[in-house]
Amino acid sequence: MRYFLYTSLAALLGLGAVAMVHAAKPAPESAEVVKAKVVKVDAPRSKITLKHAPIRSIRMEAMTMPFRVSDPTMLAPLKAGDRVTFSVAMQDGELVITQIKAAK
Ligand SMILES: [Cu+2]
Repeated sequence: MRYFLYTSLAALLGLGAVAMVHAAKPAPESAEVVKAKVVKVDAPRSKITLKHAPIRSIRMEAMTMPFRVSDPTMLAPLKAGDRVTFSVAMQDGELVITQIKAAK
């Protein structure tokens, strides 16, 4: 009986921990926001080169690399040296920036 009580308690605590982990995770539709520094802007090609922090959701380490942006008008306010935050998504098998803005 005692064993049963302990295992029930453990199960309840375990469920609570799982619920908390789920609550802490962003909803699937809200993408991870990543910090970066702008290295180069190539608006005519809808490209921007970023020195970015690790992107945990896709297990990418910190590095400098070019990205395509889903909408080139996102690049208008940006220039080399700016600190930004951005999110990426896979679109047609390619990693694309879906939002990017100056960091506060
Ligand atoms: Cu990268």
